[in-house]
This record gives sequence, C-alpha cells and structure tokens, in this order.
Amino acid sequence: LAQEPVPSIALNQLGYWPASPKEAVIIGNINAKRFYLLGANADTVYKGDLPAGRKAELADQIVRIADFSSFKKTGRYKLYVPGVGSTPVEIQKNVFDHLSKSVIKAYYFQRASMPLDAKYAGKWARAEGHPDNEVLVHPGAATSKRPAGRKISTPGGWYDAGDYNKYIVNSGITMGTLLSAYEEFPGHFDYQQIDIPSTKKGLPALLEECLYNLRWMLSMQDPDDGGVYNKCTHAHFDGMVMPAASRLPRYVVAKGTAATLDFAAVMAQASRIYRNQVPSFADSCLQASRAAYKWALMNPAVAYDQDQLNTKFEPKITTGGYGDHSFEDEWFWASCELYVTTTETVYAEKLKQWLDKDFQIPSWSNVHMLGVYTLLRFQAPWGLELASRLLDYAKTFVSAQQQNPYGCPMGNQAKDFNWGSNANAANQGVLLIKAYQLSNDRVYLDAALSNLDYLLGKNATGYCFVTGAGQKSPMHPHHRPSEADGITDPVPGWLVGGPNTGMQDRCKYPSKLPARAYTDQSCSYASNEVAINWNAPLVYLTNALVALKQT
Ligand code: G3I
Ligand code: 9MR
Repeated sequence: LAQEPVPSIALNQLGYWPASPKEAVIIGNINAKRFYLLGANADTVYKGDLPAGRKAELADQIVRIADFSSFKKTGRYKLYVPGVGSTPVEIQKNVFDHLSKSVIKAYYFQRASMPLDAKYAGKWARAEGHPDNEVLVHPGAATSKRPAGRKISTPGGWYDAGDYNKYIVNSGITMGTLLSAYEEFPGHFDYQQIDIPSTKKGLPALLEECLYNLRWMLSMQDPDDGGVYNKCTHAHFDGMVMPAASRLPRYVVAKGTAATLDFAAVMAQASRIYRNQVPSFADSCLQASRAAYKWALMNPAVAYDQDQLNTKFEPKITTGGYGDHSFEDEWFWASCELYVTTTETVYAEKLKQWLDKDFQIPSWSNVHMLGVYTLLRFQAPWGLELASRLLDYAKTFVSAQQQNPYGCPMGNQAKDFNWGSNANAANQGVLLIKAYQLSNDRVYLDAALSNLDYLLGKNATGYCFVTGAGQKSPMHPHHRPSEADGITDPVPGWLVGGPNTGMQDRCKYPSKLPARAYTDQSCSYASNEVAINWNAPLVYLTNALVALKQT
C-alpha cells in the first residue's frame, strides 16, 4: 500500500519580492483552515484563510494555496500551518540577486582545458581536464584535407552537462539564450560583478564567460569548407571521475546541418555583441558565420544519425546524439541572426519562408523562437505581427497558470514533464518576460515569477532545483565533478533536469507520477543531471527579473 504522504509546505525557498504575488502550496490532506506568518518572536504578523483542497492529478496530491500577496513588509518570517509545521519565508527586494550571479558562475566551473583556481573556484578548485589539443578526426568526418586520424586542436569551451563531451547543437541554443539575455539587458550585465578570471578589461562577466565557449565553437569549424562538426567527444561516456582522470581519445565527428546553422546563428549574434569591445573577434565571428551558412546551403539537410554512422565507422560513438532531423527552425534562426547583423536581403528572403511557423518554447531541437526574439529585439519589419502572436501565445501560459493547482504555468500537462522539464519552466519564463516588455502588463511578469517560484521549490517535489540554493536542493546531481570530487556540496548554481515521466535511467524513483518523477540520486541522469542549455534560460529569467527591478 502506498503510504499517505506527510503534509508539507512547498514555496519559493529563496523568497519573494515585497511587491509581487506570494503563494505557498500546502500539500496533503489536512484539517487546518488558516495559515500564519510569524515574526522573529513567533508573533503573528499575518494570517490568511486556506481554501478547500484541490486534487493535483499529475502529482496525486491534495493541495491548497496559502496566498499572502497582500503582506508586503520586508523581513524574515515563518509560514506556519497547524498540523503541518512551519518553514522560513524571506521577503526582500534582493532575493534573486545572488542566484542571478551563481547561475552564470556555474559555467566557469564547467570549463574544459584549464585548471580551476581556488581564487575563483574555492573548495571546488580542480586540475585541468581535456586539453583537446590533439583531437582525432573520426572516420565519419574524414575529408581529403582532413583524413581520418588527423589530429586537430579544439580546446576550451564548457562541458555539456554531467558528462565531459562538448556538443555544438547544445552549445548553440545555450549561447543564443545567454547572448540574448545580454542583448536585452546590457545595462544590467555591464555592471554585474562575478568572480571569474578576466581576459579583457571592461568586458562584462557574462560576455567574458561566453567568450570562453565561443572560442571553442570557432575551432569546431572545418576551415576548408565551413562545415561544423557535431561534437568533440570520447567514444563512450566516462565513469564518475574528475576531468583530469578522463584521458581516453577524443574525436570530432561528422558535420551536420543543425550544428552548422546553430553555429552560424551564434556567430552572427556574437559578431554584433563583441563588435565594440573585441572588434577583431567580431570580424572572425561574422566570417565564420557566413562560411557556415554557405556550407549549409550546399548541405541543407544532413542529420546527425549516430546509429546509422555506427553501422559504417569505427570506433562506434555512444555519447549524446542531439540528433535533430528537422532543420527549418535552424534555417530560420540562422537567417534571422545574419539578417539583423548584416541587413542583407538574401537573409530576409530566406527567413520569410518560416515567419508563419507556430511558436514553441525553445529546446535544443527547436530554436525557431530564438529567431523571433531577435527580430522583435531589433524591430524588424515583421515586428508588429510577431509581437501580437507572441502575446497570444503568452496568454496560453497565463491561463495555464490560472488552472494550475500550484499556481504556475509550468506543469498542467504530462508533456511538460519531459527530459529537462525544468528548462521548460525557465523558457516559459523567458517568453513571459518578453510578453511583459511588449505589453507592460504585470500579469506576464507575475506569471514569469511564478515559474521561478516553481523552480525554487513551489512544486510537487518540494525541491529547490538549483544546487547550492534554498533549504532543500539537489545534493547528488548527475554531474561527474560533483560526484567525484569528495566534497559534500555539489558544484553550485546548476539547475537539474527535473521531473521526467520517461525515467530513462535505471534509478529507483520515489514516485512515477509526472510531476513527481524526480530523484536526487547521481544515478538519475534522466531527472537529476545538469546541462548548459537548461541553465541558460534560468540565467535569462533571473537576470531579467533583477534588471527589471519590479520588486
Ligand atoms: O522526439 C521525441 C518525440 O517525438 C516524442 O513524442 C517524445 C516522447 O518521449 O520523445 C521525443 O524524444 C526525446 C528527445 O529527447 C527529444 O526531445 C526522447 O524521448 C528523450 O529521451 C531525449 O532526451 C534527450 C537525452 O539527451 C537523451 O538523448 C534530452 O532531450 C537531452 O537533453 C539529453 O542530453 C544529454 C546529452 O545527450 C549528453 N549530455 C547530457 C545531456 C543532458 O542529459
Ligand atoms: O552520463 C551520461 C549522461 O550525461 C547522459 O545524459 C545520459 C544519456 O545519454 O547517459 C549517461 O551515461 C549513462 C549511459 O547512457 C548508460 N550507462 C550509464 C551511464 C551513466 O553513468
């Protein structure tokens, strides 16, 4: 018999802005009719009624929302529900300030090909891993000028996730999201101080960190034809070892259309952003982008199909595939970025073909929306139409929020809970921020905030899904350095994948229900891994909120 779950309180463990909606979710079949906010001396500073319980189907929980939005006084309180217990609540204007930096700092911890110095990395200092200066051209990627077994150099960049491989497709959406955050809120990032090494005086921390991955990406382009390799990888996933202990051969594998167009998009965007501060780098980016786009024109639909390649070439490669088979979204995104950067009509003509495509929250396999965001940012000719469609789309998330038992847009449908579901919540947040900027209607901002509440603890699992943040956060992410370093605390600032109905690993999950299919065990790569593309929308969301200051 399933045990009756212990009643609990799920809320944003980092806290709430004084001016924003404030909700906690009381989970369980309880008798209490009221909840209380207690001050430092256990004095009641606020009390509110609890509504009747509501069944949350996707978690099989009875939930009640404790709404204390009208209480606006800053301070540190306890939320108390008789028969359930109490939990701390913070109300401050700065509740997301530290988080907005630590989710960026996370990328520094992920750097390949350099040691992490204790000056920056603290107790997570470590030796260099993967110099990647002698990477083999895999037979599936061989050309006459770069035959199989030729050694090339492709150092630096960030490890993708809990593994030590570097994938262009996933770097694409990651860079697009991070660079877009910068382009939307330059004033905020220009003054942000983050403790990472500086290579260029005056370069904002976010751009400094992004530069590290952009330089790696540039080295993944074949200078002879402009095509871009899908990944720099071991043949197989490593065991749970530190980077320096992972020494098996590295390969660059087949070029592909998705990788090459994602690369073209990112480099076109980078060439705008680094133009003033690092002009020669900006020139190289634009040149690389154009060359990649040309390769794609000649190779418009080359999928990376790892199973297929493994029937033809040795060694077989079994690391992440990121095997995308539809390219319209990559064509659109690359054309948008090149159009905005160069204003050349060829790119405008191209992107027009896909302007009418339905909107979807971005994912590594669907980057269409990144193009839309860029067109809107630069007030491209189609801006009005796109803006009104974006607001219509954003409204669907607002109504999802109104229907959701936990009060967030995230999690009304089982399909919200796929591999990396937490990134859906963050990407919905990014979209809602855009809707807020376009309309100035606070309802969108509040919906974005409520998805951040979801990620920081107001969810069916009660976890704050970011390492090192909140009272109950993942301690055993599927992240090789965190697992192998002998340090109790995982590397901080990382969003884990989150509940995943697929449960594709062989871990034991406490529940198989969509909203609760999460387990804080390092075996759980399907629910508890970290990844650069999942952190990126959280970087965007948290920094946008801090920049907008509607506290
Ligand atoms: O495309 C199908 C769709 O048609 C179907 O309706 C749906 C229902 O399950 O599945 C879709 O495929 C999913 C695919 O992602 C595309 O979204 C697969 O089930 C799912 O298993 C697959 O998960 C990917 C996972 O790798 C396994 O390949 C994740 O998106 C992706 O984020 C993850 O990425 C890994 C890298 O390979 C290696 N590094 C770590 C990284 C994070 O876990
Ligand atoms: O560690 C790997 C993780 O980064 C990937 O997301 C995941 C899915 O591709 O695979 C993990 O590796 C596992 C492999 O697929 C199966 N054997 C156990 C590996 C975990 O240590």
